[in-house]
Amino acid sequence: MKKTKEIFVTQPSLPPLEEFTEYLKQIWGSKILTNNGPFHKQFENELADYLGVKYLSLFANGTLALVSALQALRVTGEVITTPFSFVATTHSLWWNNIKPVFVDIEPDYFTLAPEKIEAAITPQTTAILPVHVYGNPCKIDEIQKIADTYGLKVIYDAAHAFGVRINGNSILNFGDLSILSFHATKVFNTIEGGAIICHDEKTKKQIDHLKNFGFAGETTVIAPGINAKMNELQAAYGLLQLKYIEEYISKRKEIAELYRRELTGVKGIRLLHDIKGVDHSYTYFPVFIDEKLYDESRDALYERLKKNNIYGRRYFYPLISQFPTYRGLPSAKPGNLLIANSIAEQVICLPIYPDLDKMTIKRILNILINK
Ligand code: T4K
Repeated sequence: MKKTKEIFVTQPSLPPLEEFTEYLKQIWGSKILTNNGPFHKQFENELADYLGVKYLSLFANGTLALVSALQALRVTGEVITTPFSFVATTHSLWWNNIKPVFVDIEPDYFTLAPEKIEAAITPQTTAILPVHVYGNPCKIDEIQKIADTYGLKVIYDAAHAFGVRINGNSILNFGDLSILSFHATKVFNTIEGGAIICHDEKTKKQIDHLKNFGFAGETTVIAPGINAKMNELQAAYGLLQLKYIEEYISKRKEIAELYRRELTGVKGIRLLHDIKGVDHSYTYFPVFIDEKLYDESRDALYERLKKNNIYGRRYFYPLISQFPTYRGLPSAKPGNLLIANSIAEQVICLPIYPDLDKMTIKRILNILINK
């Protein structure tokens, strides 16, 4: 039997090599490789324009953006966050010596449950760190109301929410700060990369100093900053990616629609749908398996897909609260995180990326539908 090609949960989209070579020639000519060079400046401006945000600082990756966002707002003590995310969300707190306090997620789109936040607030709480998981917007109005009442900062982990808009307004315009990731596995990639979005010039300056060791001038260091700068090669690559991003997103949308059309009504498979008024960017295509109704467990399906060379991923299983670093925390007790635990046991993210062809999608659907 002919062996089928391995299909992974994602595959990065790259700009045309010839276009990148032209930019590389300019870099080879100028010998400006990093430290806020011309491509960095241009990319920062064009990206902010594209996203519809005022102030954006590029970063080497999303994790350092998160770590620096917490530093920029001088967040300390305890921070309320979700266990249903990639470990980097909580690791950013750990790197700042902040205690994570896990709160359960809501049952519809799996973002932090606003009605459970208040009970977790203590005199040590200084901020909330929610995640727009799978690019689904958090309940931003309710979260902001709680933050205003208790004087807390809000930092959104928007690593999955590139290009997501609510009624035409970028999701990145909410909260005190938002962070993005441009990792190779994301909708928009600069190989590795990330950004912090803020809402005033003073904060942007502060963030720019923090990502450059704290330098505020040749001889002035204002804080123990880190080296989290994006280099010129990645900024040039990012500029090219911006030319193609709309095409990338619309291809993803087509794939999501095809999956939804064929999987709607399949017993035991739950899908997430687009939200009215929201422009989605289809970073992931998670499905949720109800073992009893589907008559097969999520893990058995995951293995069956693997046997057919389809490598779906169980994002985000296990929950962050189950990892050794965090599982001793009182808020990590499974009884405190019932919905998150149950969703983590059901999820499997199906392959979605612009170059995924229809034949392969049909093959994936066939495995899911015809057991
Ligand atoms: N906050 C949230 C909510 C996040 O999801 C993330 C990252 C962050 C913060 C931190 O942002 P960064 O510091 O990463 O910028 C991946 C990514 O490494 C990570 O960026 C991402 N979230 C997370 C959800 O997924 P892995 O270990 O699952 O990826 P990996 O290497 O297994 O890749 C998945 C598949 O993609 C591979 O099987 C093949 C394909 N692939 C991957 C890479 C890297 C390619 O075809 N080409 C490639 O270059 O973590």
